[in-house]
Amino acid sequence: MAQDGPEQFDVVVIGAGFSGLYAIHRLRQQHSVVCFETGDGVGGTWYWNRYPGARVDIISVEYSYGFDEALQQEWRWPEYFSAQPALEEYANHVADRFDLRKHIRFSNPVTRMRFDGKTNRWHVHTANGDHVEARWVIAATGALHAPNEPAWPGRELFQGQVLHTTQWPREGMDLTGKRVALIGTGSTGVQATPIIAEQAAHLHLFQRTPAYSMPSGNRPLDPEFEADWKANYAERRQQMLQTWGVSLIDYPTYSALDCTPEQQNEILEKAWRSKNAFQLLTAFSDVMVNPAANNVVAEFARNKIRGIVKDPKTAELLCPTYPIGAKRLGNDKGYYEAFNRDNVTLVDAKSAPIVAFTAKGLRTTEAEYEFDVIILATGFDAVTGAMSRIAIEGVDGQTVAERWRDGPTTYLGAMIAGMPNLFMIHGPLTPAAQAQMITAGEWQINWTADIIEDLESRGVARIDTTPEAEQWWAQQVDAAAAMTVHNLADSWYNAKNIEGKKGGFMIYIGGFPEYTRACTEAVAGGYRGFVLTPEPATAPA
Ligand code: NA7
Repeated sequence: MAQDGPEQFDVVVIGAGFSGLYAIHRLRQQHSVVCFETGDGVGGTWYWNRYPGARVDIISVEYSYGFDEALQQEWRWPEYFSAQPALEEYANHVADRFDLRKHIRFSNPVTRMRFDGKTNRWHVHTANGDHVEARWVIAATGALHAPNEPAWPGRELFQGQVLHTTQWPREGMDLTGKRVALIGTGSTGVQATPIIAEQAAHLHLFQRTPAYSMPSGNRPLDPEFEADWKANYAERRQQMLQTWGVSLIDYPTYSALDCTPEQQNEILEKAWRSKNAFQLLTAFSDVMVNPAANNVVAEFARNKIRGIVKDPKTAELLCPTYPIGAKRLGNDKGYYEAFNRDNVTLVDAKSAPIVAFTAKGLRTTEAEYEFDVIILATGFDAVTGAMSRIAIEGVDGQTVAERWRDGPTTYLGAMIAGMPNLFMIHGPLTPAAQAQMITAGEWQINWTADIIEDLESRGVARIDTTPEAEQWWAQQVDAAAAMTVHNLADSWYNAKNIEGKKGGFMIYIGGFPEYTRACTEAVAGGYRGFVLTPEPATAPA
């Protein structure tokens, strides 16, 4: 292969998750496309995250593709909030139904890329030694892909098994009779806790920051609900795009502070039982923007914890003090209830942090613990990690990791100055994870594909953006974040989940309609914020 030079394609797609799959489908209609995928199967997030309890927290009739009417009419979701196996099965169905696999090279991650400014093409290299050249690259690398594994010393000494939740074996793991440590209380830890507690001889949950979580409203999908959605799918998909989070959640117009305590309580009780994962955050109009209103909801949630957990000391340790929703709200099936079991112990890893692995388990600043299995539910080098871990070299020889040393810079979350013809889906400073990601991803891919097709039809060989455009977008991102309570807690949203990681707010939370308006206006305004370079043959002499 090397002797004949690199293989030629129009488009390289990185990642065969939900966005990558649709990107292949959309682009291959007019282009030659190759996709490189790290895993040996499709599904991305829903391929990697097969830990016990892994389940989506958005109703599946929304969290699914809308690009093909027959697909959305024929596919049947078993439950309101699908579990990982159903989501992976769906991704596989889509890959087969639309014959996408022939474009995908599995177990073959992209390791480095270099833009050739003379030919205006990317050279893409992979772990298996592939070298391809393409005009366009679409990075659908996932906002929550690169695992965060704390660098405690001594991991090689531990005689049991250590694994991150993204490394869960496909065949499952029998934890029966095992002494298990689970570290982390984000969405993952909250989902996994009750299930592991049922299996393990004893579960120690190491908590650095407590989690707010709502009971999951999961249940088998009601046939009438399904039929109603299927009768109105096209219209609902359009309506979803007009909402802040690309989801048809009720958004009330009244403030928590305009209600009496009795009214507040009635509304919040209803929200708690609503079976909608985020209803507590949308119980009033101002939960996410007014700390006083937020505290009404936060105190309600804390009282729920105190009501469920029998041991008052454990209950208090489980009660968060930061605003509810500032970190991602959990969605669980018996999380707090698990602490009433005799075989579950909550460990305060804030006052006594974990400092090392030992031959038999873990050491904190206060004690030693013995385990058979240590599970790291420690989250991700989120939003930037997947891109930064590929050596991507732009026009001036600088890599993405170097450019983002002090935090990600992007224009509309889609492009990075000096990295021409490279488009990101759910990239840094997009609404990633604050918008329902399958539908939002489809929108971004269509916007990207339209740009590519438009530029090709006009003989444009290269599209780039500028540091000024990036700065303008950074201001929009920061302004949106400043209006909310999100910065009142440390999380992956603000790059404070990993010690030493720099960056401001990592995603745009001004709402999906504002985001898409900025994107469409930029293009309609003559590619405002972009720099277009024509094909050499048509360039002025
Ligand atoms: P998260 O939400 O980032 O949670 C990671 C958890 O791991 C969180 O509780 C962290 O505590 C904890 N953590 C991380 N490092 C350590 C160390 N060194 N010691 C103790 N505890 C640690 O990741 P998830 O996988 O749960 O969820 C990610 C997203 O997936 C979620 O937001 C949804 O969008 C779906 P911390 O809170 O930082 O103190």
